[in-house]
Amino acid sequence: MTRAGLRRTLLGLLVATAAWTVVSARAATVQIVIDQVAFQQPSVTVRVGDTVEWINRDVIDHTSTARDGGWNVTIPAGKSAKAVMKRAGTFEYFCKFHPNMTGKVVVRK
Ligand SMILES: [Cu+2]
Repeated sequence: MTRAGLRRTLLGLLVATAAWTVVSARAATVQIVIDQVAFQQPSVTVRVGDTVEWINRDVIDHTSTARDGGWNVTIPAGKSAKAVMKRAGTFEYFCKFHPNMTGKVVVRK
């Protein structure tokens, strides 16, 4: 490879790495642990496009059900489930099986 060719290749790698960094910085995943029939983080703040992942450490199933119908996922015992936050706002959610389990996701632009 010529010196100019090598320089082009290195520059290409640099640009690709920078682009990847921007994309990965933009969309994050925020985890909420469920333990002892409770959402352990009562409130989380994310950005539009971020993913919220609920991790169920209990031996019974739960759901994360948005009061406005924005998402509804079942989180089986010992498993996890995700929902992408598509709109800005404050969204309260609960578990359909245990309605006293509640939480809140604040989604910023
Ligand atoms: Cu539940």
